[in-house]
Amino acid sequence: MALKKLKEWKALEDHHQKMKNINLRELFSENKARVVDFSIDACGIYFDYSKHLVTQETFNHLISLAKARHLPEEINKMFRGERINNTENRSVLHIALRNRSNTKIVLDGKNIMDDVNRVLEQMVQFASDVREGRLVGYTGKKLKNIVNIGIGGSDLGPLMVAEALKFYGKSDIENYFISNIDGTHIAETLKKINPEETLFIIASKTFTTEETMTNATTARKWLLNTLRDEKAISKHFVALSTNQTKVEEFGIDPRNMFEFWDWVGGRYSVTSAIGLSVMIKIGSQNFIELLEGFHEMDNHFKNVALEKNIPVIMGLLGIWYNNFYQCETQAILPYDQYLHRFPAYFQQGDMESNGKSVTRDGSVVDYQTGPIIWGEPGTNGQHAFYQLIHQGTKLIPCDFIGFFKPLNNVGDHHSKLMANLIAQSEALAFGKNQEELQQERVAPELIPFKTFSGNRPSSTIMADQLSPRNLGKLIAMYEHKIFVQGIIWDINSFDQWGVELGKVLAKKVLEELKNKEQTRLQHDSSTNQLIEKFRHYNHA
Ligand code: G6Q
Repeated sequence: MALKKLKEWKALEDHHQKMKNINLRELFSENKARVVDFSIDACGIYFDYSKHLVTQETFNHLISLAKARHLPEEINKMFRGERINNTENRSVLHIALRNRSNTKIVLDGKNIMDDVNRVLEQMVQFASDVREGRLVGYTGKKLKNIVNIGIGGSDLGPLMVAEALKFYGKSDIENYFISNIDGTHIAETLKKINPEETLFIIASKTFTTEETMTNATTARKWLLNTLRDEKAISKHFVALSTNQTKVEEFGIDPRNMFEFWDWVGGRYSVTSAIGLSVMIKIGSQNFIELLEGFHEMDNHFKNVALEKNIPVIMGLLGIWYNNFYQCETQAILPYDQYLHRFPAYFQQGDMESNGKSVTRDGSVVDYQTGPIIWGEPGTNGQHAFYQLIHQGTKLIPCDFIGFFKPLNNVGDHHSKLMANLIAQSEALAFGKNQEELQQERVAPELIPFKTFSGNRPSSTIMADQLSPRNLGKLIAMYEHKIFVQGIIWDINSFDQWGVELGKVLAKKVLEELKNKEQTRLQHDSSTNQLIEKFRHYNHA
């Protein structure tokens, strides 16, 4: 049934009318144990969602909605490998990549865990050979620059995780990531490295993506410029892909290819072979720890009742704000410098998954779907955009993410960092009213400016320390939150036709930009003019 026709949806609409005037100050003073009722401590993650504009009744309604959308059954379908990516007729089995219990997952009569374990073993062997110097470059030098060339899902995941887990990395190995087709990206990276000590990892599920293939070809030429022997390629290039034919066409020996499969979506691929650059930096044991963390959260998501299930609650809170308060965005605010790419990673994860406007059967939706995801690490954000979150006219639900213990114990930095995180969520929730300002003897004319309305919702997500295992849990938690919302909105979270469009559109314009003969352009006047101006500067 269409979402808005469900009686559970209508009940939420009615409930929202009643909730319009609720106040977090009152909710907290009425219920002294509110944080007990609205927090979950599970698999090492402390999730406090008490500072949200919700009551127990709100949750009863949201859980009923999730049940009406058959959420538990849908979760099982994903874990069983049903082809839930209906527009591409594919299973969605990133959970198999980190299925550390190694339980059978059968697809088309085959236990795919055999393939998963085989490639993981191949990665472990290769990573340790590079780290220990058993695999060296063409001139016998140690491979210490690990350059991942990929884009989108083949870049953002390994980049985010490599940054997040840098603390655990081998100091004589440096990760580099080249993604943009802008020649500056590769040019600036190549300036820093010596080809004899460089391993290029060409990461592309399809091995046809223009940006990646262009960067890979440039890297190949650059390497051969110095090493001057085609045989050097096999010592300095490996591929991560599902497409062996294209890998061979590019000139990479299939023995240097690490396979993954069409049931791994690009933005869900960081635990597949796409994570190879990370494994080389942090070592296979740490990488396995990361997988263990993912698996722990996968099990939590699959097995725990909806009412106590962290990704389910996160997803439902998002529905509450997105569809009833008409919030357009969701901020992700990690209070950890190592997580500085985490918001960007989930900007793709969420917006590419749930930025859709038709249901799974192709009908146009009549409700809002995926939110705009954005964020920066604390405390930097506090000196930039938090003003709008505190006093602007928009309601922006925030996720504060932090760790009780620091990795770098420098003076009292960590206490100050955490004090900021905790104080921000408090200030957003409770604000500062006129009486308080008067008591503080604030000049009357400044009171309107110094008033904080409060009632601005946030979750606080904490773990003991930023470890590979905890990072795995956090990533899986957000992945499953996205899944939950996709199910409520009845959209396919696992295709990306908007990305495919971009992949073909530029091809036609490129031909026209390169074309020195001034053929008649047949676009609109704006596009024609841009092409003509480009030609003027480049072919004059
Ligand atoms: C992710 C998307 C997209 C994809 C890139 C790179 O889910 O599909 O971001 O990862 O377009 O694609 P290739 O890995 O095929 O080069």
